[in-house]
Amino acid sequence: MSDKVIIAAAVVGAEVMRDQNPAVPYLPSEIAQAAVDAWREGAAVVHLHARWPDGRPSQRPEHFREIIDRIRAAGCDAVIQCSTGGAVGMPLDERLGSLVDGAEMGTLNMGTMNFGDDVFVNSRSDIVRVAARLRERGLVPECEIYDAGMLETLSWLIEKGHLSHPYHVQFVLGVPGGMSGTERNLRFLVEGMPERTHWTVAGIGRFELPMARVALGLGGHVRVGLEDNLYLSKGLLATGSHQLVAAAAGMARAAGREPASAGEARSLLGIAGASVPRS
Ligand code: KMH
Ligand code: ZN
Repeated sequence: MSDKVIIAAAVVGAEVMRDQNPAVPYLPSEIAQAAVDAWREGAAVVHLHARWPDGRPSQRPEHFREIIDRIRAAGCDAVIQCSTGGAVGMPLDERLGSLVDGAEMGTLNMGTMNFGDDVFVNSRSDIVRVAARLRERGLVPECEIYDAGMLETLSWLIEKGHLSHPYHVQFVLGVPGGMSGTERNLRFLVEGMPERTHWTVAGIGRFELPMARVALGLGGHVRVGLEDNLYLSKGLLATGSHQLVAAAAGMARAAGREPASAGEARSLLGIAGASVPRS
């Protein structure tokens, strides 16, 4: 059990739109600002997607580069985690466009699943390919697990030598098509994890803050942000991901766990060297 809690902020995602919450950022400058605001409230990791100016999801390298440059230019030393999930329906080659210089972690989605009314495709050969690319680029993988069978895939990847420490696990609970955000589900998944593995939970929608509370009690880490949930409480839209990070940080302190700094997160996650922000 780690005393310090790593709070990750998922500030944009690929699915949520401004007509659902006007605080959803689209432009690189807006996404970078949302990341910096979340870091100021206690996020040590920022999970990044990118958008085109009209809000469509983008995995274009130049968008990710601009976001990262702006984050660093603001003096923010948060761990940069780039999505390789992108959006449903994107070819894998396009999804891998996010892994630009400056990224420190990349996501590794652990299987194919229904994702609402869509299908999120991650065949076993896709997963092996993403794992290899992350390794080539020296990035720490975050294994995204939405369903119990994906834990078996995690073990398979390790057994076959496609994945080894350092890696991180994130349970994403509440996607329609995956496991829902219940304490019972989370406890079951945590029990099935390989040894010496840190984990985070991202509760989707109304599961976000309740899952964060359970994770804090179980020694896990927490992800919040507009990618996963648009509301601070029932019927009340969040004014930005920073507000959800502030709520998570308050819950962490109340549970006796201080939010980790970016440097502390790097050492917990096994990220080599500190990335020095450009100010
Ligand atoms: N947008 C989802 C289909 C990730 O970032 O790697 C996938 C996703 C996971 O958001
Ligand atoms: Zn994502």
